[in-house]
Amino acid sequence: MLYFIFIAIALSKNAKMDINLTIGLDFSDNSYMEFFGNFSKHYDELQQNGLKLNIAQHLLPCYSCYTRHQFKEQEKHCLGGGRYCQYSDYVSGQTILKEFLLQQCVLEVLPQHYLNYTIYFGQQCKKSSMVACSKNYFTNHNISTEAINKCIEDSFDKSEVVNQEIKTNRILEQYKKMEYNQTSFSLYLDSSDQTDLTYNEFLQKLCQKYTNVSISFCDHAETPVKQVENANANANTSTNANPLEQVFLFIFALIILIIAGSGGWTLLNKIQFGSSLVPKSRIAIPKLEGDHIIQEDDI
Ligand SMILES: *[C@@H]1O[C@H](CO)[C@@H](O)[C@H](O)[C@H]1NC(C)=O
Ligand SMILES: *[C@@H]1O[C@H](CO)[C@@H](O)[C@H](O)[C@H]1NC(C)=O
Ligand SMILES: *[C@@H]1O[C@H](CO)[C@@H](O)[C@H](O)[C@H]1NC(C)=O
Ligand SMILES: *[C@@H]1O[C@H](CO)[C@@H](O)[C@H](O)[C@H]1NC(C)=O
Ligand SMILES: *[C@@H]1O[C@H](CO)[C@@H](O)[C@H](O)[C@H]1NC(C)=O
Ligand SMILES: CC(=O)N[C@H]1CO[C@H](CO)[C@@H](O)[C@@H]1O
Repeated sequence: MLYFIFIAIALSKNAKMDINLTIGLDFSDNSYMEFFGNFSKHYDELQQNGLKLNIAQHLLPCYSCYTRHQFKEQEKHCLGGGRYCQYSDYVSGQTILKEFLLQQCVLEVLPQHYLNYTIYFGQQCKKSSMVACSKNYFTNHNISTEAINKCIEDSFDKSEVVNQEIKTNRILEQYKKMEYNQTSFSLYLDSSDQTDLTYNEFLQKLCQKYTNVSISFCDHAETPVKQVENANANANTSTNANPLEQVFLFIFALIILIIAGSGGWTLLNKIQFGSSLVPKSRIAIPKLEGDHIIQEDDI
């Protein structure tokens, strides 16, 4: 079975790479900055070649908000009437949550500015003048915030006729579902934890994923890992010389491709891999798959 899937994957590889980099963040922690600083030199090219950067922000719970008012009243440190909360000594939780929305919208609308902006924010803005400090960045870099503001506005559920502070919000809802509860930075490449790698080790891992795409800073000499994979592939093809079998394999791969092409790939993935593909990490990717916003991105 694995072999069929291997063929299907190999045949469909000419398409753009599909690589997820998921970063978990906590507002009170700045340890992401070194990674972001290094990564900002490489992100643009990777992003243009199919890297998808996902952010998970650590949200705080309000245990009593539901029992007290079913999320129907404003809470100073929360949005969604207490569904999503944050806390700091010097600004309100609401201000922090709105900053999360801004950052997520920068990532969605102007991805080329995301890393530079969040580095600037971490260095300059985590104090009482947060909102003004943030605005300065866009003014000084002559970046129009129109699309960002629209994205923030649209992230609140428009069908609810209540104050904005009480509305559910798709971005914060997504963070909540990701259940990132750690208090410092972490890094997942296609849901495997890479937080403890040095930057160069990480870059090497990432480059290995771009098997057929040329990335300027990736060394495209074959790595030992790739050589082993190639050797396995060669072994497989030479032991399957039976012509009938090859015809069968070809048809099978074709069927898989057709299914994949018609958008059924995710479904097939779920059926065939079932439990084995469900990552154990807390920011598990399948949680995102249940989210129809992300699924739309896939099509
Ligand atoms: C990789 O690219 C080469 C040259 O463009 C092509 O011949 C080969 O089929 C590609 N391999 C995969 C797995 O897509
Ligand atoms: C981000 O910052 C780097 C280094 O300061 C700079 O070279 C690059 O042009 C900046 N990118 C954008 C999109 O402003
Ligand atoms: C800022 O951007 C606007 C529109 O993109 C442009 O017309 C203007 O010249 C820019 N100003 C500076 C100082 O770069
Ligand atoms: C993360 O925190 C939320 C809220 O405190 C809690 O409901 C959830 O079970 C936690 N998830 C994990 C995996 O610990
Ligand atoms: C990347 O994430 C998307 C959405 O979460 C998912 O559909 C896709 O399969 C993931 N890709 C990989 C290579 O894990
Ligand atoms: C590989 C690489 O670029 N590493 C750099 C990451 O950032 C730190 C701090 O800015 C530098 O000291 C490293 O050289």
